[in-house]
Amino acid sequence: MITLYDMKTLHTGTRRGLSPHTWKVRFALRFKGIPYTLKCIEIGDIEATAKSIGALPTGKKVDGSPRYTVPFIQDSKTGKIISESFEIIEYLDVAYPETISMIPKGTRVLQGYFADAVYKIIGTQILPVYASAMPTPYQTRETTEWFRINRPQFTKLSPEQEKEGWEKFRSELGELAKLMKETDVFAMGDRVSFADCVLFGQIIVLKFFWDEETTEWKEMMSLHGGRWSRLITAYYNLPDVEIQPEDPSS
Ligand SMILES: N[C@@H](CCC(=O)N[C@@H](CS)C(=O)NCC(=O)O)C(=O)O
Repeated sequence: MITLYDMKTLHTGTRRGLSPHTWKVRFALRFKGIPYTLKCIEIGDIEATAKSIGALPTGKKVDGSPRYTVPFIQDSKTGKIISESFEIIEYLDVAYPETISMIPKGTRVLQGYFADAVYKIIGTQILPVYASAMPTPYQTRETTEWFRINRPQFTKLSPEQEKEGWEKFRSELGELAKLMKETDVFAMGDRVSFADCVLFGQIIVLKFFWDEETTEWKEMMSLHGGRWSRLITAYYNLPDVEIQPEDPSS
């Protein structure tokens, strides 16, 4: 069984979890049909938890010390422990060759570049907008405190700044949408791949900040002819592979 680590929220059941990078892995696992359990930990406990199971850091902090991040996985079938979403999904392709490959042969560089490009659109344009909604009612007190100390740049935006963020986001994501065929659900057309894990992860996390009933989420789902909503639907149309813990709040 695969144990996938994510950050804790006050949501329960399938709405647990927060990281867009963990959502990439959840998307891949569902398309692959591989069962897993999601273990949600406080953001401040990521480093200690990763170290306790032997998960490697994924980068460096500004002071040069190792940075530990979610997602990381522990696979009891193979004994492997892997950090970093791209590495995890690549591992799943190799360790579970009977499942659909998310990084089709010959596309590794393209998939990596695509992920970076999408992250630039989200990270620079819409992330400051949704971060402005923090603290949300579903955030743990520890998360709020962590963001206050570690991400002081996430401040409340003015309505003008929010509007500007939305406009740039709409237009930059729209450029990507234009490159895709009208009826395509996936970045590669009719074939799912890592690129869709990235898009899905970055979009679904908005639901944590905005909830289903908000105008922001509704706008997101109708954007660019409903293209992103079709991707979300493709995920929810598949059987769920997440095994729920006995304690619904864990
Ligand atoms: N490149 C990494 C990025 C992971 C990442 O940035 N995770 C964030 C949560 S969204 C994290 O764990 N942050 C904790 C920290 O910065 O201390 C991946 O794709 O797995």
